[in-house]
Amino acid sequence: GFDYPERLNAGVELTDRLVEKGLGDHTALIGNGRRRTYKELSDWTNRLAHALVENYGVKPGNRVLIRSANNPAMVACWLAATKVGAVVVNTMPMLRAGELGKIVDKAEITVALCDTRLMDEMTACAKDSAFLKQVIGFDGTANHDAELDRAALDKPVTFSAVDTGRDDVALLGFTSGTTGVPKATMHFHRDLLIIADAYAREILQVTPDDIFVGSPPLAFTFGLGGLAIFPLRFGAAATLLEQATPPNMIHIIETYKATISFTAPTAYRAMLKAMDEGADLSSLRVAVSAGETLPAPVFEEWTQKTGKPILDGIGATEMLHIFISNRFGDVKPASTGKPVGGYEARIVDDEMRELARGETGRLAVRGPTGCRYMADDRQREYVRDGWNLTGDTFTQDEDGFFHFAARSDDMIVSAGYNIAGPEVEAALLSHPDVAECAVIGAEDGERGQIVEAHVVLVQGVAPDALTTKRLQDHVKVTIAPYKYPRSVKFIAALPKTQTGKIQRFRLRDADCN
Ligand code: 3SK
Repeated sequence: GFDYPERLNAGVELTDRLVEKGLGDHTALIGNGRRRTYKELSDWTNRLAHALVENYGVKPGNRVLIRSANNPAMVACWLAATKVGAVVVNTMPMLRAGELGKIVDKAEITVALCDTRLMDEMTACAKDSAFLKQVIGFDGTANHDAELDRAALDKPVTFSAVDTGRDDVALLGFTSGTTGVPKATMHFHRDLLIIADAYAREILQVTPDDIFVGSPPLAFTFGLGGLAIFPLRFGAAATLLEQATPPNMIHIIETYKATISFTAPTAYRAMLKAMDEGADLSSLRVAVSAGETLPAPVFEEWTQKTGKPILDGIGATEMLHIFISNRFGDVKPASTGKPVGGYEARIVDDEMRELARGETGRLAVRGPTGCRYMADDRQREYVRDGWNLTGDTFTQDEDGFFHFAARSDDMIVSAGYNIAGPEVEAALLSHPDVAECAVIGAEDGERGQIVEAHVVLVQGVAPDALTTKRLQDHVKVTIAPYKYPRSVKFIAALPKTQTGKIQRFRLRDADCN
């Protein structure tokens, strides 16, 4: 079990506690051209916490929104807000005033901490809000030259953190949703530590010598875990990139000798390509892949070219982080792995009956970190008998490994055949002409639905009938021929959420209009 004291403040556990353990001089954060030690991070967050309380009147339980790209200042603001007992909502820089407004209303946000470079949409949102009373600017660059930074400047470097309970809400996670409707879930102070102790300690075996790099936004719990909570829990270092493109990640890996990467399969494909042009990824000891299923060819190529493990896993904002994962020495290509310690997963039918091994059904998960929706109707719909229905269709094989089949709404039924769109996508992706693709079911008078592929071609390949035929033939010889895409559409880019998930529903909607 996960045994934490009844009184627990995660902000303290991830900063001051490391200084107490003698890691004060160790690097905690690297970003925007600066390195900060644990002592510096502890001092910084304590000064900010004083400012939040004394200058802005932030009280325990207040809902505080943070708007920023991935940088050390965002991490410091989040930790400071956690230390004062606020309930934090981290948001992505790309959100517009209207999207921010929905979050502000749902979470009843009263205070927003905003990188001064991103103020316009935030102030536009505040203008129309019944809840949001204060928008406070912080400097996301290394200059510390904005309102909040100035308020914190001469404050003491020690702060008596709010005596929160381990089950007090610390974080609201908003799912960006592949269906387009955002939902909010609640996470406790203890949850922030559990994900580190269950996954990062047991599976990644993190030590203070590790250096983390990755692309997911801190506003997405995949990023908050992988790029802040996991390194800070163990006294390791986090590198933070405002523009986390594959070339920028490679630069960081080469410069700082990063050891653990967190990103999605598309970025790993790009990094493999860069290796052919001389990129040096040899410092990485493990690559974590999530967000989309890791295709077997990418797994094989990574393993063969780097000689290091790449671990596919699945998580959810609802559960805070990864709850099924492959492990060192216990990996099956194209599988998502087995439940992380403390979590249980099973495959169920629509009546919540557990299915036999090998049968395909709905993935249900339960564990110590969720799932707790803010809205009761969501809770009733997605949490049954304590099990969270993730919206994914999976099978579990005889060896206990879970295999992704499709998002439940990505299953295509064509002439009576069940076809998992992602399987067709994997087949298309194994063709050298395909850069990216998404497969959906398109309405068809004869077959009910047909498989329709939306394909982004590699540069230089003609989007013509010959290419269509080549791709269809390739699918027919790669998987069962009935699964081939009867319709192929070429597009310049796939619609994606801000966390990089493909929004197949938008392709479906575009087809219907
Ligand atoms: O698998 C995911 O998409 C995910 C979501 C939230 C947190 C962590 C992960 C891996």
